[in-house]
Amino acid sequence: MKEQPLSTRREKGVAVITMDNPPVNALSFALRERLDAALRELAADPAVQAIVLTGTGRGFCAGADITEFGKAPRSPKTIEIIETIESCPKPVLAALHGQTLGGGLELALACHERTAAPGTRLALPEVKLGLIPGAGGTQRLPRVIGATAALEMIVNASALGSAEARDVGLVAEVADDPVAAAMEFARDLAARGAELPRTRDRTSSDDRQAFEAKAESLLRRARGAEAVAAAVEAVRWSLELPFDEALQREQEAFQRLRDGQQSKAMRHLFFAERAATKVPDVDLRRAQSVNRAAVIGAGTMGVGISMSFADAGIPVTLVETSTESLERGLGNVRKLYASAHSRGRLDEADMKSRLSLIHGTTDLGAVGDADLIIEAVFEDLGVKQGLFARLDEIAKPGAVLASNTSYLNIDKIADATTRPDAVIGTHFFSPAHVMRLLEIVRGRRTGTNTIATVIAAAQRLNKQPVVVGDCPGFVGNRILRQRHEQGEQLLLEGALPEQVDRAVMRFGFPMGPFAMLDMAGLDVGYRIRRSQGYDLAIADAICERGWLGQKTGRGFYSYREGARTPLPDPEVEQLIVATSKRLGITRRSIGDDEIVERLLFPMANEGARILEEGIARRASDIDVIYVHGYGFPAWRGGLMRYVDQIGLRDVARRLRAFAERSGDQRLEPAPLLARLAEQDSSFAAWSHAQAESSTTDKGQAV
Ligand code: T1G
Repeated sequence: MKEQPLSTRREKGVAVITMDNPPVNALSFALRERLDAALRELAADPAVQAIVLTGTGRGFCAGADITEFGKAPRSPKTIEIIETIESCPKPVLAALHGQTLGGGLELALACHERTAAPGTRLALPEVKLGLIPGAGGTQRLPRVIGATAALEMIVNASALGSAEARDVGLVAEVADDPVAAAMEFARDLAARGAELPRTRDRTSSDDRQAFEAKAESLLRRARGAEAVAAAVEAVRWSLELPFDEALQREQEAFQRLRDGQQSKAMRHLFFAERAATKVPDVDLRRAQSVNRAAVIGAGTMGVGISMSFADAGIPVTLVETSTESLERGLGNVRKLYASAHSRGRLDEADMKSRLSLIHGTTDLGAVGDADLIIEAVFEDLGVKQGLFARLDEIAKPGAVLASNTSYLNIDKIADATTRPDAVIGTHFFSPAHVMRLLEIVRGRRTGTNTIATVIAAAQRLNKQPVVVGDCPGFVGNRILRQRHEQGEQLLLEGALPEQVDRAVMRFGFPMGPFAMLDMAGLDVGYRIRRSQGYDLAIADAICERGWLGQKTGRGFYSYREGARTPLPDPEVEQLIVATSKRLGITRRSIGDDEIVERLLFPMANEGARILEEGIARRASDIDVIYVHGYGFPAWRGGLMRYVDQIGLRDVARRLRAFAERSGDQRLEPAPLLARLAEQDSSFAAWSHAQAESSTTDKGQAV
């Protein structure tokens, strides 16, 4: 914290207040205190005609200080500072740049006008923390851009750029020097002496039908997130209630959410995402810049990975073995960008510029100038070793050689090269240009600079990096195997795919496990089970009928021609019942609660083994992996936080009961989980203790 997180200067009758509270000008108590005092002092100073509020550093202001939420709120609160601005008899303008978020944008909305530098990003992202804007944003934003647009922006936590903000009237002017523009604007306002334009005096008017239709569609996708429902209700108040009454209700709703479990879980996730990029022996300042990338393999993953680089403005060479497979891959790139364009996600110029960054070739030598080379070829160790041996000869010194393998051993791939320190795993999730998770797999000899380079590259690609150790399935897929096995067990014992999926979706996942398997293709898992030497009677039987999921129109479910809606399949039910009978299992009715426990507790149990083996550094890394890679509902904080909240004693007791009933000893609580249950402790406490004493020589794989 800086001694002076704020400064003021005066120029020809206009005072400029500059917030300076690195790294993001969060509205900490110290900053709020000084900001309120400065506003009061300048409002009372006869030599000051107008005030401009701005911020220095990366952005104007990233909103409330999230680290203060767990503590008793201290005045002046942001809403009180806003009151000081609105009651000021002089013009107060905001000069914006960079990240202008949450309470930062709410401060700006209370000002009489706003200017912005190019590249400013304005958003009210509170729902990502399980909150709603708590300083008038749900009432002022609709008064500026309309209730429906405001609702969409708040619920989707979407950002407006400078030009868009000007077009919708959120800023008056986009200027390279927004402070100078604001000062001029302020002088004009002061000189006119007219009544100051207060946002609260405007009306939030909108086509009510359009608003309710938007509200309904946003609520449908909420899947249990309380903040979404609260945001819809709050913005609706802007259409129905007097300003002050609506403000009071917004404050009550904000406080209820702030003190509720969902927001605590999402704030846990916010800090977990940032902790995941921190590896004690890796110094991010030693990251090499990735100015050119290369991707080998233009299949689904290679195409998605290439697009991720192009989306980040990084030129990428996409290599295939034949012209036709290359053309097929480039065709898919064009199709995906055209679809984003037709959905309005991308304008024509942007689409063309991203396409121009992807250069296709069948010449492997073309990767010689790449800083980061990622292979996404067939999942066969021999194939990958052969390719890495060739890359070792072609790649320039210092290039990073990465494999997108989803479960093969990185060390064995590195053995094929003379530069094992440059070899690393970069496990993207399909579709790779959409899914944010990136498991960065550290081999035993992977260099720390290589890891730093890939973490930094992941951040440039707007991915969520998590550094994990090397084992079959790494972290996410190794845990997922538990869900596959327990899902199969539930079918054998009496459940059906549609019941399991319904229970899991009611828990908050966007899709159930069996529909997910049908979408990914059942042959993927079939091949992995064969290579890892285990079987799943029902899944194997379905596969062996050639029913591979959506791509064949049939899997655990059946699908109408060209449709993706899973339909219960009577023949699958017959196959399940017959398999239970063949295995001598008497089917029974199984409740939704048991279904969820039978899937999630063994997964968390595997997470405990992963922590104990040092494959994941902290429990919250597993939370980040499951939220960003597997659809675990963010408002529950993640897999390990979820079982911490239930209490490990109860979880251990249930696991013992599952093990006893099924005879499957692997369901017995893992040693770490049993120990923590015994101590009435938690994975979070264990991770904290580990971090306190952590040295890299503790056999940590990451
Ligand atoms: N409070 C406290 N610390 C914050 C913070 C915040 N709002 N935002 C970031 N940090 C820390 C972060 O933990 C990290 O710390 C460092 O700053 C750099 O962040 C009243 C109630 C602004 C887009 O939700 O989205 O206002 O790890 O690594 O990638 O209605 O930070 O270095 O120790 O993310 O460049 C609403 C949250 C709050 C914005 C920058 N605001 N922050 O991203 O850096 S609620 C938000 C972000 C609110 C009002 C309500 C991002 C960023 P460390 P970083 P970045």
